Amino acid sequence: MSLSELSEPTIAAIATPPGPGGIGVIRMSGDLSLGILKRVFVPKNVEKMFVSHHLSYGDVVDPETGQMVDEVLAVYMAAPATYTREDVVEIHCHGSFLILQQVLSLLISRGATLASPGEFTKRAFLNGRIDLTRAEAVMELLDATTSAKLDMARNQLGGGLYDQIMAIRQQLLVCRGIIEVAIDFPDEDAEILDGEKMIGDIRHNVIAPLEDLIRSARRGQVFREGVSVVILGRPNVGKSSLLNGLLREERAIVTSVPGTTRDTIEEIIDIRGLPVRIVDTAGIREHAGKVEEIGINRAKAKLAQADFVLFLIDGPGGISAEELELRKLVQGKPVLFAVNKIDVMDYEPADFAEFCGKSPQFGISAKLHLGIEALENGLYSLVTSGDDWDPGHGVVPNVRHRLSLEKGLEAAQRVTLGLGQGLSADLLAVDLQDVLDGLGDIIGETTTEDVLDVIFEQFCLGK
Ligand SMILES: Nc1nc2c(ncn2[C@@H]2O[C@H](COP(=O)(O)OP(=O)(O)OP(=O)(O)O)[C@@H](O)[C@H]2O)c(=O)[nH]1
Ligand SMILES: [Mg+2]
Repeated sequence: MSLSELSEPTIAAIATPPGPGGIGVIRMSGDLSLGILKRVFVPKNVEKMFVSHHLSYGDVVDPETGQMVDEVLAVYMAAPATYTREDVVEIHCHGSFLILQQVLSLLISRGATLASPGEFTKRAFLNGRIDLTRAEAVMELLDATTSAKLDMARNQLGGGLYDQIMAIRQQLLVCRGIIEVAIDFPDEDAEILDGEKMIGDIRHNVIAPLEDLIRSARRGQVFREGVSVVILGRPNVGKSSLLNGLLREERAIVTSVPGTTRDTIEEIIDIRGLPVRIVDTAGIREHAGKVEEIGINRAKAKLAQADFVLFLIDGPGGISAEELELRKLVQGKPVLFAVNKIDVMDYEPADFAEFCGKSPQFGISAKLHLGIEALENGLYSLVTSGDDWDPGHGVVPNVRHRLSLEKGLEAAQRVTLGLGQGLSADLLAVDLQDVLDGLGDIIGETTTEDVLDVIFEQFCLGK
């Protein structure tokens, strides 16, 4: 059996996105990396060749045919000071997808294996360079569509969450140490185990920080996942004009003909870091034509899925029977009312107060871009329930983390309860271990293989 069969395969992938670019990078990781590079790369400067962490200039050449494939910069990085902690090679080619494919094929023909999505980062995790929260942060960093998401990902990648988990864990390990001694010396456990003190320590150093993290995760969820808002209203009230206004571009067709929008149009906007999917719909009315009818049904389906409703009213037209009908459709959803076309009327909020009830009301002109920012602020307040918490600061656990934190919190509460009731040390140890396991799942220490697979499969190739 050769050495390469014994160790992990050497993996390779194109690390840059498909499509032409100035440069494209191929990444390789594993024991064979340097050997494979030497077979396909001919450096111009032989003296400085393959010094770790130094770029070399040269050609990638097919060793079989002698044909030059591309003029490149190549870097060999010796383990363990690399992304994966294995030997890593990067080849910076011209950013043509064909060239990158040819170079990748060469590497594979010389012994590399095509990497699966997220495999480089998975190796970084498995080899202990980063914990699971940091690995997840890498993915969030790549996917961040708002600056708030980027801030959250950066913080997590910097170890913000990991450090807090480790601090909580430290306290738990101290408690576990004491409990283990109490188990070993059952006759003296009352002296060894100061229940009052331990309850205080756990409340202060475990339960309180867990609760803080859970609260932060709850608040952060809408900033991570975004919300959907459907613009609803009868035909011609200005829904598409409002979509365009929110997007600051002419995305949807606007005409004076009622029934212009036949399908639903969706775009994501960023309101102070909040990703909001705005859905423009066909105006809902009775007696519509066939195509419009399909659009209306789609509008109703989108309404059912939406988190929030932006109910648009034609200001000059006022509240008609159609508005009263439409309002029945939105029952049970958080709604925000906007009275449009205030540029051609004397807008009096009081005229619409009865119809809007307790929900917020805004006067706007989608056409002249009046009141749009106030409307955005209103939407932001509605989604965040008026909480002016800033997702860009502090640690914001994701849903997976939150579920484990909640399990940990429950177990920690059981420990304090048990301590209060003078429960035996070995039973306390079981609950304490549950808290530790919950935290272990977050940082990847006790996470099961299938959960890990789910996490890393979401990565893109070459990462
Ligand atoms: N004066 C004025 N006219 C507006 C305003 N907003 C929209 N309009 C006009 O109202 C008409 C309908 O606008 P749209 O944005 O197409 O309305 P819609 O609700 O998408 O209509 P459908 O797709 O047919 O349901 C167009 O002639 C717009 O120029 C506004 O704020 N003020
Ligand atoms: Mg429209």
